Parts: sequence; C-alpha cells; structure tokens
Amino acid sequence: MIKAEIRIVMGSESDWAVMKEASALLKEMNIPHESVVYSAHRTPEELFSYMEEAEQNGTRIYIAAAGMAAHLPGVMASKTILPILGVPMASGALQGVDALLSIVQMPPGIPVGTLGIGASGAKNAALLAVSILALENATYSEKLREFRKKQKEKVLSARLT
Ligand code: RP5
Repeated sequence: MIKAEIRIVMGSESDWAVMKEASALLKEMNIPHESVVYSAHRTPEELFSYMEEAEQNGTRIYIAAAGMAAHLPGVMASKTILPILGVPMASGALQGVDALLSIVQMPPGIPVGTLGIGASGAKNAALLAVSILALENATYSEKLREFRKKQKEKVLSARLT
C-alpha cells in the first residue's frame, strides 16, 4: 500500500466515473492519494482491514463516496476518529437525494462532513481535504492559493462572443 494522507473510498466501481474528478484534482495539485472500492454492505470485513492498513500508512483524512442508502461514510466514521468527508452519488431512482439525506443526517456523536451530490461534491471534497491538511502544511496552503489564483484568472478572462 502506498503512503498517502488522503484516501478516496467508494462503494462501487460505478462511482469512479464521478470520483475520478476528485482524484484528478489531487493529481493536478501533486498530492499523494489513493482511490479504492470497498462497500459497507457487500465487503464490510475488507473495508475495515483496508482502513486499518491505511492508517498504518499515513492516512489523515478519508473521502467516502456512496449512492442510494449510502452507509459507507457513516460506517467508516464508526471505525476511525480521522475526518470523513462524505460525497453523495447520484445513483439509483432518487438520483442522489437519498444518499445526500443519508450521509448528512448522521445521528449525533459520529460526524461525517457532507458535500454536495456528484462531481461538484467530489471536487469540493478534494479541496476541503487539502484545506484541512493545509492547517499544518505550508506547501498545501501554497497549492490552494495557486489553485484559487488560476480559478480567478479563468473567470476574469472569460470572453463571450
Ligand atoms: C452504492 O450503491 C454505491 O456507492 C453506488 O453508488 C450504488 C450502486 O452500486 P452498483 O450497483 O453500481 O454497484 O453502494
């Protein structure tokens, strides 16, 4: 297993189409991370073993993405005191509203920080993870400032025809 502070865990390979946006952003910022698939209800034992190994290998924050009943972020939060950022996936008949409500409505005591549904949530989870780590990492603060600068320039350079 690679050493990485950020781990992206998703409940199904079908979530990767969206979660690759979070991974791409971290890659663009040159931030070591790992993306894996483990399901809270289909592979619970393997999920817990993975978390144990991940935490021996430098993990400081998890991004957990799931759709439908979306237990994954909450179940992961039950097993660790590291921060969990939950991203609801727009899968199933309710297109992510079910996952959003499930992830955001954690009963008091075991928190999950919840982002928006889909790609915007995935990207914001990556940025928020870097912000949290940047509290103690000046290089990451610099990367975030650079990201914001580029984003601002892009907005200001928009030319409409
Ligand atoms: C959840 O159920 C996954 O996170 C995924 O969003 C959804 C559907 O999973 P698949 O049927 O595509 O494996 O567990």
